[in-house]
Amino acid sequence: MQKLQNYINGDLIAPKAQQYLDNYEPATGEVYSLIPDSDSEDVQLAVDAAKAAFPTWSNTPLEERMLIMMRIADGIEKRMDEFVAAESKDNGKPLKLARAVDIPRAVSNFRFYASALQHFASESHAMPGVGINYTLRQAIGVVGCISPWNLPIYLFSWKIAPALAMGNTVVAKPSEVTPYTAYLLSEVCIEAGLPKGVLNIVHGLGGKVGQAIVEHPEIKAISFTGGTETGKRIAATAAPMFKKLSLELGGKNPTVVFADCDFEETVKQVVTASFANQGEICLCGSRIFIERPLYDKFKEAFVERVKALKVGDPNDADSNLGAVVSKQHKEKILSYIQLAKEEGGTVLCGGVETQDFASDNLNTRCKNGYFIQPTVIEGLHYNCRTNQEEIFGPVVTLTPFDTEEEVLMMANSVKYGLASSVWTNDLKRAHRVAEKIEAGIVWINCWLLRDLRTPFGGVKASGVGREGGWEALRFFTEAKNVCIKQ
Ligand code: TXE
Repeated sequence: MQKLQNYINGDLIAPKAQQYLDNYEPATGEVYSLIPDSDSEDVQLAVDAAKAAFPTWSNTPLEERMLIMMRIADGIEKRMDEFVAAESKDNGKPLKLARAVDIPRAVSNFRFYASALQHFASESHAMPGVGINYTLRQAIGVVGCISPWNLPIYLFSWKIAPALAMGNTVVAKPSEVTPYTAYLLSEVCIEAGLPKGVLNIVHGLGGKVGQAIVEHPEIKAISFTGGTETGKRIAATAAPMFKKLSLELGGKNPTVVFADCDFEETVKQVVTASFANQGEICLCGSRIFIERPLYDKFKEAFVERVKALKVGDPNDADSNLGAVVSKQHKEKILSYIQLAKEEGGTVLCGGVETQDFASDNLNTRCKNGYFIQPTVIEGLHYNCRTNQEEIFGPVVTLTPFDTEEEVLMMANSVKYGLASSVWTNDLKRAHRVAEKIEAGIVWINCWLLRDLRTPFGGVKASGVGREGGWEALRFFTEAKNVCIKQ
């Protein structure tokens, strides 16, 4: 059985305690590799390496940093097939999704920040006749990057790239549920000639390795994406240590459909917004609000399209949904479908797992995989638990509304505020609703249309801080103002 290794001080090495964890393939429910069950001693090795590398890396000429990061991007692209296969095998998502989204995005993340570092300017403020100020935006030092299992290398690179671009050295931990592409990234970094200790990847459990990173006194900033509850624990540890914190947490995103929308296109896109990556994207729309005159027509068309989605072996080209990420996560999602029924919901389609629905390719290689049909539920109160709590799977609810005020009240009724989409041809209404919806991201007549220059993040329990574009570059620097008297 293959044993993945940590990437510390430029070398691929075993965890000091020589302990390993099983790495499961969600599509088959079988162990297919082992990952290091690292601990604080491995984190200390990584911090020592990152500290030693910091003086040189932070003073490496910008163009040289850019070239190395571009080589990492090229290295991922060159090994595209390996990364695609690993991302799909680790996470359960269809191969075609990993090829279309995850891996190209990881390449883009490195390329975007490799070029951004050369265009990132700081500022100066003249005081005529008195003096001048200039702002230095300096690298912080050793920073920690911790990422989740839903978009493994996509989100891992989304943190590491800006951190490296600004001259920091990194101790990074991917999710223990989906470690493989991070391991491949280690190999690519070695091939690309990234200097020793600049990036260190330590595999292992969140409560052990993740916690050791967050509480390490020499790691000055933490960039985290994951669950809201974990975010709370991280903040409780890091805040008293005055660490910079970027927390991208959960969501319970509203999809608001007005009667004047482009009907066919809206139905098609809202299906994608609901079930992409098995609904395991923090940006997915899980609460669909439809203006009452359109409700029945939308419900019929939406359910028909959802029923046509193919849940299958991630390796099959015609699979629209693959496996959810783990047995535990499958049980969590099924428990919410059961809760929805108890709260008075009506399951319009789906709601069952692999064993209960016929699909040829699920009866052979994947007979023990973690598959759930895309599920649509109506008839629930906007304030019930199913509509308030993050499920993070292929489950959405439909709710009619009569007025803009009512739908905004319902949309904003949750503790989260990450993303939203609004479907209407009324320009003034689009701007009004965008302004009032409590979310860090509002898409109008689209979903997941991304520009890497834009700020990314949520409000309320969806997080603190912003990633993306210059926001990420500023996060990974300290601003120092120098004032000189004339
Ligand atoms: O997140 P976790 P998971 C949400 C979604 C999902 C829930 C749990 O609701 O069901 O989070 O997902 C590490 N100190 N999102 O299990 O547990 C852990 O090892 C430091 C939304 O992925 O938060 C992993 O590497 N680190 C999210 C990472 O944190 C700790 C996307 C995330 O794990 C730690 C994914 C600790 N005490 C899930 N405990 C989004 N916003 O995109 C765990 N970790």
